[in-house]
Amino acid sequence: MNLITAVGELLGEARQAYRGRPGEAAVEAVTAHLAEPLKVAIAGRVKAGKSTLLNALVGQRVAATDAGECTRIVTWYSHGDHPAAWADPRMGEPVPLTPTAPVMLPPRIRIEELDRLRMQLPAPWLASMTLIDTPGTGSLTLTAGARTERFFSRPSDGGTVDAVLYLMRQLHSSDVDFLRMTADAGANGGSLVTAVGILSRADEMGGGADDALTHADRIAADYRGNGRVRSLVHTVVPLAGLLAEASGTMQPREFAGLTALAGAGPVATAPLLVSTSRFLDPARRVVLSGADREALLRRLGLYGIRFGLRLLADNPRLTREELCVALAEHSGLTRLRTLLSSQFAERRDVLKAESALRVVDTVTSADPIAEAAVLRRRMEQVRVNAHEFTEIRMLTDLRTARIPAKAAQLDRMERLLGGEGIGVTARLNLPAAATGDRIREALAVEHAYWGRLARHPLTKPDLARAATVAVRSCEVLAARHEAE
Ligand SMILES: Nc1nc2c(ncn2[C@@H]2O[C@H](COP(=O)(O)OP(=O)(O)OP(=O)(O)O)[C@@H](O)[C@H]2O)c(=O)[nH]1
Ligand SMILES: [Mg+2]
Repeated sequence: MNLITAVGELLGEARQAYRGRPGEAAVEAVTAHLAEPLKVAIAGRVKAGKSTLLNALVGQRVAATDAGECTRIVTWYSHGDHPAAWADPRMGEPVPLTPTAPVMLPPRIRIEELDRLRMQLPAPWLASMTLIDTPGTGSLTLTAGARTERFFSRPSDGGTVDAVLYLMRQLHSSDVDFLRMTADAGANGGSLVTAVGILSRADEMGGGADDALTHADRIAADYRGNGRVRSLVHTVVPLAGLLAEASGTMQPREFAGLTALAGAGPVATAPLLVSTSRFLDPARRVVLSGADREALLRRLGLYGIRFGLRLLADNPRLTREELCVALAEHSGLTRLRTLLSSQFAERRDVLKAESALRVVDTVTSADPIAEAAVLRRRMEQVRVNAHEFTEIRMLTDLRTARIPAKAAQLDRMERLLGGEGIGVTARLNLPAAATGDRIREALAVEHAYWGRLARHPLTKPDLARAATVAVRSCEVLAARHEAE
């Protein structure tokens, strides 16, 4: 039986069993969610760049990111044909709001009384995933941060988040605490919420010099190689959020400002580009007004301005669209989108099924009625029968260095189990256009290799167990390939 069908049936039974009890709402919410886009939360410490990343992915500046402004409430952004917004109070009906960007609360609504804000937009990215912007964790805004913690620990909403984008500037002990907490949400034999670590504000690394992003690439690679980090997040990628946001939202006036600066030539602009105070110094006479310079700096940062000017110097006829493509590329946004499509969107059924089982797990342990034991047994059956879950758990074991194997073997197995994307060609390290024969051949090679390893008397038990999972993956892939 298909995974979503199996989970849907289990949820149907749970709903019956918990009718009229406190767990009912959570089961209902997660049942409805099986038919919805993935829910992906953006989390991290205060000012890590969460709202900026949200805007970058949506391609519109819908979340407030001004220096003084912090996100004080959990806000959901989902897909809809026309813009609309609501405030959901803790008690009572949703209140419709004017869908301005950012959404403003009328004075009669107090933020303390709200559970969350919701905004619906016709942005294409949101059709594949609902994004949830959360207040920063960490010491600065205790109450707002507490909202985020509450959000993640409550099964009715945070408990059903399918994946987390976790932003960090450098790994801080509170980041580790937070990620442990989200991981613990499914600790009773369940699995981790899939999290991707994002090394944010990459343009500021290494003092914000021109090689900042190279620097960020290196730090991200170090984190990826760090066992403690890998046990918490799926992978770590760098992102220059400000550039990413600008790539989808640059206004003609901003582009004109940049081209005017470029037109003034390096002799005139070089002294400005030394520091932000020089750039804004009203005494310096350049082509742009002080206000325009300030606006440009806020949108691109000094690193972004320097990057844009370099591109324009190389090609003075560069269009705004071309500049935006280059910004998306250079900022890491293009790579992040690809990663999210392959890791999250492709796996959405498994991720949603995981969240559903987490809810059944929480509800049945919090309220152990007579039917709970049966439901838990059924939940285990679904887990065991779905090879997808076995793969995800094995991927976690591989990444947390619990499997004794050579690095090359680990890489090969990680790929085969879908760590780089769940499509058959990605798993076999073949070009996307590989023919059916090549795929069959490669599957046979993998099947034989892992089968031999699993059966070999000298293979350590943990590795043998992993190799058996790999063998099964080959069989599932082969069956699916033949069926197509
Ligand atoms: N230089 C630089 N500045 C950034 C970047 N991302 C965000 N910022 C700036 O950092 C400040 C905070 O950004 P936000 O996106 O609001 O951060 P946040 O994590 O949502 O902050 P809170 O909601 O208050 O926790 C803003 O002034 C942004 O312009 C980046 O990649 N580079
Ligand atoms: Mg924010």
